[in-house]
Amino acid sequence: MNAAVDVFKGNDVAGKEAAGSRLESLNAWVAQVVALTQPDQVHWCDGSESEHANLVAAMQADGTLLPLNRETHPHSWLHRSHPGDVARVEHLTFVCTPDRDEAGPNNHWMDPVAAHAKMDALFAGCMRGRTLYVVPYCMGPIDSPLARCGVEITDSPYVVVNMRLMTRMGAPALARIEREGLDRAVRGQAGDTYVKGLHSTGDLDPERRFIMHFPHELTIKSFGSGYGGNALLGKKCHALRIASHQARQEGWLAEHMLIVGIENPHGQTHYIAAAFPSACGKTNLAMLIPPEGYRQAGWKVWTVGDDICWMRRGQDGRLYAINPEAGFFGVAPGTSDSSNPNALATISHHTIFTNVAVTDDQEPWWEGLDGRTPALDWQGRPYSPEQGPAAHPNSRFTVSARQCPSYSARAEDPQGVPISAIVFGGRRASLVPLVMQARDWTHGVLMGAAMGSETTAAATGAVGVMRRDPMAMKPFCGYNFADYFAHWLSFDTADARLPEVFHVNWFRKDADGKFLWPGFGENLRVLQWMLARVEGRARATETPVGWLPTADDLELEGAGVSAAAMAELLQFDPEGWREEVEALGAYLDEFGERMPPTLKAEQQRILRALSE
Ligand code: SAT
Ligand code: MN
Repeated sequence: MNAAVDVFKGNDVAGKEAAGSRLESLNAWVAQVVALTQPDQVHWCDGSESEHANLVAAMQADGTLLPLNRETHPHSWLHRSHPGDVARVEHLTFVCTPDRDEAGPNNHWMDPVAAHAKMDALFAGCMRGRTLYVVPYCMGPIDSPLARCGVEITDSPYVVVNMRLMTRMGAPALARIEREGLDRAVRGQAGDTYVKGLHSTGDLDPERRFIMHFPHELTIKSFGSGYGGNALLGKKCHALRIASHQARQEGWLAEHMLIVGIENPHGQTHYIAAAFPSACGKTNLAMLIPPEGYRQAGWKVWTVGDDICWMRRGQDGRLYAINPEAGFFGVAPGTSDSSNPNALATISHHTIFTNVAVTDDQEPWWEGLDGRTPALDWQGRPYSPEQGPAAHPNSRFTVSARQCPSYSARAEDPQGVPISAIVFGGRRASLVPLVMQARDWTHGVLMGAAMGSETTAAATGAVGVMRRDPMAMKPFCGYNFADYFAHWLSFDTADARLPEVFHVNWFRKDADGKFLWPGFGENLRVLQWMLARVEGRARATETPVGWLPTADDLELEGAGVSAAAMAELLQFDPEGWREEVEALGAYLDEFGERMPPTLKAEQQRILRALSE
């Protein structure tokens, strides 16, 4: 161990006495990591304003954070990442379970012993000359029984300031971890309940970059990337991959879903949880602005979360959900006053921008924001269109959810919000109607399992190829999808009052390749029909693939959609569906014997109904 470092009295960035923990097991783990990584300094984060100010000052001094226009964007910063470190790396992301089948064909797998050896070799001495930050955090409201804690050790101050926005980070989280740990000790229970995450940016060499998950050990090891999904370990690594494993064991659900509250003119609010693959407008739906007429009538939309949803059964048999995150890590390009004014208002101050362009007066800029021409691109080069987009297509903003004008007061409710409807969606140019409702829970689970999105011309590879992304969890489910579907099915008990399940497709196109549905705020019309269905007030027509509305069943006044377009949007094509459901059967078969027979039987039932 590096003799110069006393783990519990390390140099303190905040200038206060560094604490260590009352929990011996946590101190022991930190000491072990210090011995391995050999940092120059150790800092336990308390999440305070002064700590934050010191970190920002240090990062401004070394160029990690660049100031933005103080008048238009107070307390906001630009970070330019290494150009080779701009996104999640699914091919370098592993689930390490003792049994390979437990991880399933939906994950990259590595033997845990081999994975630890590989990672520890990378971590050896990697923090020499750096400060090691101990970052305690809580996913979910700090006093919520649904919330879970973790501790991330990182050598990246950028990660620390982002974690402070994205989670409840610092002293209150540490206090909860200690309380839970000491309670367990008193009861004689072994093991810790918090997730241990070890992260180093290393030298950012993509050849030495791995994101490893050890669900049985509640452990994450991430090396060689500073990018959000790879480095902010509370988000995808903890709140989805590790949490999905924990949720299965403990009987709850950790999902890649937004949570939104829809308040009708009578003041009643229903909450909806919705899963969409990336680039299908999750953040926009979570922050939806009702169309003018709806606003006047008194409809309101409340944002609870835009990315992750933890749900569990309440006393009354309903599902209750919390957003485990405290902030938004949103895609900047395309965010504008017309696409998402709430997001734009949210990021008008106290925001960290990563890999966006800047104007000549130091304002952050990205494609789709407005008509201005930026001065510098995301790499800090003078902007020139030949060098590609000004902002990186995956450029991001990090911001506290509290700044969102539509942030729901119930988002901080420790008991969570009751979920009335679960919505699955994808990007499908044809076949899949605007909306359909599952006949029951089993059918709903199959709808989720069938989720897919067509590739667009923007991505490399063939256009219009369907990529399977069940429940939008393909990159995030920490275990075998077959077991995951079985876990979903297990919620269907006699006394459960489960949400209704729907499937939507905002992206259907006409023969000329134009979108048939206007989307954005107009999507509220579809949500309104769903909630009326939940209340048993709206009509629908049964088809083998679910309940469909006719145009008459939807409120369309002022939507500006022609009758012909509506007919196409709500059309049911048995021939096309037969192919679709057959392909789904082949997909389910890829999981072999492990696939729950109930789900296979449901797929077969629909196939038979389509052939009648
Ligand atoms: O890429 S991240 O995982 O950081 C964010 C996202 O995909 O939602
Ligand atoms: Mn996401």
